[in-house]
Amino acid sequence: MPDMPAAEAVSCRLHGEVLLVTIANPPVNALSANVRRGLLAAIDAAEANPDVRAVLITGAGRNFIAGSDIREFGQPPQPPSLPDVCSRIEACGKPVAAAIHGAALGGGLEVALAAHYRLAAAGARLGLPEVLLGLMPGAGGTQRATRLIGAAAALDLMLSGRHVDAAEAHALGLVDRLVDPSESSGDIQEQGLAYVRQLLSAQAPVRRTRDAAGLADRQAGRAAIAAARAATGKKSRGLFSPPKILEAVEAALDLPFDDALRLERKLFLQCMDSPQRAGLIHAFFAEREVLKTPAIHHQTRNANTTLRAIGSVGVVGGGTMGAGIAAAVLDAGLPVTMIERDAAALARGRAHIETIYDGLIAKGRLSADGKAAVMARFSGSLAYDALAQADLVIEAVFEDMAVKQAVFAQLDRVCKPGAVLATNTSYLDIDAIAAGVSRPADVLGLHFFSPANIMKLLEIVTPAKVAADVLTTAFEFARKLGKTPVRAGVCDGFIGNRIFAAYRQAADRMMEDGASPYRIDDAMRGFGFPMGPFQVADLAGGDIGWAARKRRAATRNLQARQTRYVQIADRLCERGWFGQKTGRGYYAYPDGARSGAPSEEVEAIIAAERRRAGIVPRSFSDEEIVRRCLAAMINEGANVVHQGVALRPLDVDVVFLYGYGFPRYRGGPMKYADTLGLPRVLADIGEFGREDPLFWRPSPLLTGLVGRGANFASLNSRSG
Ligand code: 3H9
Repeated sequence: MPDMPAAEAVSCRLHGEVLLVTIANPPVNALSANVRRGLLAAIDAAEANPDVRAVLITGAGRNFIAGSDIREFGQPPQPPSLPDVCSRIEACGKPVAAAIHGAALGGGLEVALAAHYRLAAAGARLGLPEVLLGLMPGAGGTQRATRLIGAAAALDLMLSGRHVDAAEAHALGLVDRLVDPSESSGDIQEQGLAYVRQLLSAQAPVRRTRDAAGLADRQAGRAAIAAARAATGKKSRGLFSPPKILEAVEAALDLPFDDALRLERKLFLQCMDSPQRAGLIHAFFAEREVLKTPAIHHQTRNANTTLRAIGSVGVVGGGTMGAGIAAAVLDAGLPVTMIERDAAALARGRAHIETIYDGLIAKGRLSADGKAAVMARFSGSLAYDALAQADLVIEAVFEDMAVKQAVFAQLDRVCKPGAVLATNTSYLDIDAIAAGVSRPADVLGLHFFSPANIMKLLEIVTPAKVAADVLTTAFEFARKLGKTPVRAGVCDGFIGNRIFAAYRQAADRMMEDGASPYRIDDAMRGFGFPMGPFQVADLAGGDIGWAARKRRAATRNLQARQTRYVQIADRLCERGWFGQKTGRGYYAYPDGARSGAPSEEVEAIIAAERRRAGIVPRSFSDEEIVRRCLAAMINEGANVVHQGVALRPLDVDVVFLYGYGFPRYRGGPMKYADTLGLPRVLADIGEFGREDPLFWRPSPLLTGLVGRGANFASLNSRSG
């Protein structure tokens, strides 16, 4: 069989009368410029060759095509464009089929939709997830999907970004045929060739998706658009691309195909130019980057370190955190032994876990048998000796150094050599905890976020003496739990809580200077956080922060004359107002209400504190509130990177995206800083520092970057 000429990454081979076009562009067959060129050349070659009667497009490796090459975005575009490639495929005068296995996403699905026939293997994942990257389908997807499966189904795919499996794709009409699992040779190319031969023998014509009848019922199409528009307003608050998707689908109803394609292109390029696209694609790469082999200290990579097997886990403490951690571990299929100090506490711990699974049963997401199967992996004990064979123990007891050290002394006594000993502390010095045991190399921090079975973020905190294989094991464990791990160094609050504390201090200062906590929360929600800092404080509970402030009081008093200390939170805590769980905090939660109402009493306390501090209240615009909160976060983020507590700015971003509700479309605080421009952030800090120079001290990293005209992104590529 003669080989046809083709560009690199796309190979063409004639199988009888069928030209097999295979895309091989690892890792995921993204549509880089050479792939686009290769596809175009393949169709031209097929059309020109009288021996070719039909074309089959497939992907080599694990996927069909994962979409456009998103690493090319933001760079000068290289021809041919994907819309041109898709139009060329669709215009081909000989039947073109796509055989889909693995991912056919975004531009990948658009290529398949431009083909005339589609076959999908079990395990295929199809979707138009561009919205998750701040984009919309830009190579005919808004038009072809809508014509093929109707406006309602196409809008659902495009606005949610969800993937559908082969069976659902078939039911929707996205694909014509499923690979019969009983006949499957496991080779998608063989299956595809057999399918195309059947098409040829049935004299199947060229069938263009642009002519499909999915929009025949125009009234239904308009109703679907109206319904999606109403739902999108609520679900996609602040997002740029969903309205553009709606506009493009509307055009599918109102305009001829080619005019609608031109509009789609225009709208796609607007999305491409939006900072949201840059923020979301930064988040996409950052969340993959943090999963990679971590560094133990700044410079050394641990690619060759071995793993310790984790087959069983102990959890010390059955409070909210301990129970949430236990559920996260149980969900990963591992057995858990929980230790509590008395039978009543252990029963409460078990009940906390059961409540989690009962909640899932109530929502129809778990059966009673499913719960029983999970709980069969759970055991409890009052004796530490039950942890003798545990491979990993996670301590989640009260946040107090003496209490934690006592737990670790017990673990040191009973745990087998090589067991990993982890603390879930959110603030305490893990070096000091490690110093108390005979095996400090086995100790590290696993800082879960509440609710621990749901929140994706896991800070893996590395004390000075931790062994490389313990760190690598912790990352592997995080992956097994489905968590997003971020390596953090030891310091007060690690990455997240330390930066969050700076954010809170900026907010507290504004509150004392005249902005109400409700106004501040409102402004930060306007920026895109789901909750403002005072709502978060109420949800988290004021008691832990209060304890930490009391712990730091000794050092604070030494600096008291210079450092401003806002006491409003203490006034609330002194009244026992620890937030939602006590029914009072910055907000009032009458009768166990979950969303709080502003409280005049709190405003009176704040007013009294302003008088005590001799402050004449002034007003703050939403814009200034956001500017100050973000400047504080960014500056502390820079300090955290500067001191090696976070490896790179992107680690800070991932912590804030996954643990603190930072709006994903802004990419995280450090990416947002780059978007603003670091000189502007530094100027803001300088301006705020005129009234409070101790708090607003520019980070040396920020000053240095501005001095050499660089940005945070320039630090993301350095290896850990
Ligand atoms: C689009 O198509 C626009 C068009 O409508 C219009 C055009 C005009 N490009 O996730 P993994 C890398 S927008 C470049 O770990 P998995 C990824 O960074 C696009 N690189 O594997 C990683 O690299 P590294 C619409 C990509 O098996 C490696 O591949 N498409 C791309 O867990 C492995 O990735 C999407 O949004 C890409 N498109 O999951 C799909 N995709 O090893 C995005 C991945 O250096 N991709 N990489 O870290 C995915 O959802 C998942 O990657 C996928 C595989 C499900 C495919």
